[in-house]
Amino acid sequence: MATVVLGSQWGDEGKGKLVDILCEDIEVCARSAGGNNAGHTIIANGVSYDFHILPSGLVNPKCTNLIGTGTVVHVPSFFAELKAIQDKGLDSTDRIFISDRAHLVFDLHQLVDGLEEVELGAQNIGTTRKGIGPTYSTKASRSGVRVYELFDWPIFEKKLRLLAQGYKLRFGDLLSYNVEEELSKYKVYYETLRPYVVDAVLFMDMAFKAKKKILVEGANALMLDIDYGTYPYVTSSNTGIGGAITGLGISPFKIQNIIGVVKAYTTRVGSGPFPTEQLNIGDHLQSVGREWGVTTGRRRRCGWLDLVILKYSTMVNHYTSLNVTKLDILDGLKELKVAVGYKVDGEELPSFPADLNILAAVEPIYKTFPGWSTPTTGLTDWSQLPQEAKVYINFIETFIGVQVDYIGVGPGREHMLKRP
Ligand code: 2SA
Ligand code: GDP
Ligand code: MG
Repeated sequence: MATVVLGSQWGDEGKGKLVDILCEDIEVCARSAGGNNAGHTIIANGVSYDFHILPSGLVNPKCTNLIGTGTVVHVPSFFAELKAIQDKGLDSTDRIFISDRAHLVFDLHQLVDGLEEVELGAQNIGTTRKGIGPTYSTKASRSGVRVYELFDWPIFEKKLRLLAQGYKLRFGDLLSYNVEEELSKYKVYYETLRPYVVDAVLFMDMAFKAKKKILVEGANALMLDIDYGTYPYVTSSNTGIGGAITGLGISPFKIQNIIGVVKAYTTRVGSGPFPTEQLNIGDHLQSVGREWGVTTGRRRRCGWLDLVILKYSTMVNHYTSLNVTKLDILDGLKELKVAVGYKVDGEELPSFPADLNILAAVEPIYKTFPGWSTPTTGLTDWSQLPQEAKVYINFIETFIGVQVDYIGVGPGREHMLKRP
């Protein structure tokens, strides 16, 4: 049976840290969707690692890792990331594999990502420009290139040239791309990528049959899901539980736990509506919480915890337990606010709306809680938490109806309280 870790808000909740902690006891860690747009920071044994396309399970030397079928892979970045962790002393030999059915992200897609953003002008999505949208677009329009196709060079070459021609027609001289250069890089990857490529359906089936402990690492988060997020201000994959299932080709019956990771406040990086976004307190959370994008270095927008979102996210993902992270960032605030509903024209909405015009007009209904003045970092047990912090956590739990099993009180592995 597998455990799935998912982001419940707009990403950067601290999924990587939880995955790393759980991986102490996990044999297979698999990424099911997204690409190197993701950024997961893990601080372990005094070393800070940033993972993008690589699964966070690599930090644990006993854990084998899979980049699954639902992902999109930029091969140069994959090798660069492997080298970066190797330079920090992590050996990945025979512990990292890529699905032969995953799609390749070309430099071409990354250039197109940038051009599409420019085309959108003020309405741009605020993408990471890692080529994620264009790659999932070519996947959906059936002109994409899957990993295994690299090993049939004539087909690979023909498909990449066709893709380049199509984009050239669309963007003309705005697209400055040299297909020969990209093809020559892939002539090298033709050899070097091969040892990493597996039939991921068979790989997962064998892992389940061998009763291995399996963890699925979600990337991004439900509010960035292509179907359930704040479309079009989303990423281009299913980042919720649906993506975990289709992205790895596993049955829902093989999933035992779905852990939702919830930041104790809310952040968003990129454009799009954000009802509980704050200015002054947002700046405080941004600087104390060091809210900078791990992939692009962009400043993350910050605001109060939004339980309307968490409730909606729970409806879709059916969390069996929650990990509230970055509780320590709230230390010292006099009072805390939590959105418990949305009002439009004096009427409370029944749930999170699909219509972004309605979302832009909502007025959050806040419940206010007293803050706590003593630091929570360094605490090792639930019983040591200030009473006000316990009230805050208990309220989340009761409002959502899902138990908070883990509470993050600092960035390190050791900064995680387990609820009794
Ligand atoms: P894309 O590049 O097509 O997936 O962008 C579409 C939207 O998805 C958002 N997005 C993210 N949001 C939070 N964190 C992400 N990873 C990095 C991090 C982000 C960074 O961990 O900090 O470094 O900027 C991530 N990746 C994509 C993106 O902001 C768009 O709103
Ligand atoms: P992810 O994308 O969900 O894996 O999250 P990121 O790694 O992008 O962002 C979370 C950031 O918060 C990282 O820098 C983590 O090291 C840090 N972090 C995670 N949990 C905690 C916590 O409980 N307290 C503090 N202070 N930092 C945390
Ligand atoms: Mg992140």
